[in-house]
Amino acid sequence: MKKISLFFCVLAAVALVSGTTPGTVQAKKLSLNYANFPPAPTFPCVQMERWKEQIEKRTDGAVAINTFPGGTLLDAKDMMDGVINGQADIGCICMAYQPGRFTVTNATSLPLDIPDAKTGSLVLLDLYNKYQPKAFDKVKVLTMFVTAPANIMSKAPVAELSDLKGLDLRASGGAAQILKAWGANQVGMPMSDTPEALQKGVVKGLFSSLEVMKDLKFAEICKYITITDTVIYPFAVIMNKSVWDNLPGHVKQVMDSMIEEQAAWTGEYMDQHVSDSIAWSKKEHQVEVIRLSPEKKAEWNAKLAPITENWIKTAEEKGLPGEQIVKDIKTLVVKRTAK
Ligand code: 3IO
Repeated sequence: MKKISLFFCVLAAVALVSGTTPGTVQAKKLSLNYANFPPAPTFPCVQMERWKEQIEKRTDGAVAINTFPGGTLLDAKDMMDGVINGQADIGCICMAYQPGRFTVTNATSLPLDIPDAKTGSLVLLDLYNKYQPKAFDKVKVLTMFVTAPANIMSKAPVAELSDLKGLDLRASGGAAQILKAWGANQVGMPMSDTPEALQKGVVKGLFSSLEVMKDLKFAEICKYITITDTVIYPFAVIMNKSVWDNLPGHVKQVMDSMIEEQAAWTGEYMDQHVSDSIAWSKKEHQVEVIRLSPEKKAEWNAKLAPITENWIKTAEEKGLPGEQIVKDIKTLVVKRTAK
C-alpha cells in the first residue's frame, strides 16, 4: 500500500511539472537577424538562404535566422558598422565598397589571375585565417567568398581599349582600379544602386561577374559582354561580436564547422550560375559575347602591371607585409586550384 502511494505521488509530480510549465522544459529559441544589401535573387542572398536553412537544420531548430535582403535592414554602406553596433546580428559585406578599410583581404582583388569563384573563395578564407586582419577584430567571421572574375557588360560593344576611353562604367574597389588603368571613366557605387544608374543612363555599363546579367536582368539593357576575366570581388559574412560571445557552445560549433563549407558552396554556385546567365542572356536577349585575341589580352594586361606594385607600396606604408601577402595569394591560388 505504501509503495503504491509513493508511485502515484511521483507520477503526479512529473505530470505537474511537464503539464503546467512547458516553457521551463524546452530551451528558449534563439532568433538572429541577417541583413543583406542586394535584391533577393542575387548570389549573396542565395547563399544567405542556404546558410539559414543549414543552420536551422543542424541546430535542430534551436536557432531561427530571419533574413533581410534588399537593404531592408542595412544597406551596403552601413553594413559593417551596423553589425558592429548591433543594428543587425549578422551582415553580408562587399569589401570593395570600403577598399581602405579591408586592405589585406582586398589584396585578392588585385589582378592576380584567380581563375574562378570556388578557388578564389577558399584562397580568401586562407588569407584571412593566416593574417587575421585587424579590420575584423570587432566581429566574428562566419564565412567569406568571392565572385567569379569580372567582365565588361555594356550598352555599346567594347572590343578595343579605344572603345573604353572615357566610357562611363560602374565598378568598385580593385575592379575600379582596373577600369581606370584601361582608360574608362570609372563610376563607383554598390551593386544595389546599379540597376537604377543603368536605367537612367548615369552609367553605360558595368564591370562585375556575369551572373547579374540574369539575376538583375541587365541583359535587357546591356547587349554586349566583353570577356576579360580579370579580377574578383571579395565578400564576408560577419556577426556582432557580443551576440557571438553569448551563443551556446553547440551553436558556435555548428557555425564554425560551416565556415569553409559555405565558402566552397557559394563559389561553386557562383561559377555554375555565371554559365547559366551567359547562356540565358544569349538566348533570351540576343546578347553578344566579345572575346579578346591573345595579343589583345596581353596588351590589356600590360596596362595593369603598376596596380599590384602600387598596392604593395601602400600596404607597406601602412605597416603590412604587402609583398608577402601578394606572394601568399599566388601560392594559395596554385594550392587551391590543384584541389
Ligand atoms: C555583386 C554584388 C551584389 C549582388 C550581386 C553581385 N554580383 C557581383 C557582385 C560584386 C559586387 O559587389 C559589385 O559591386 O560588382
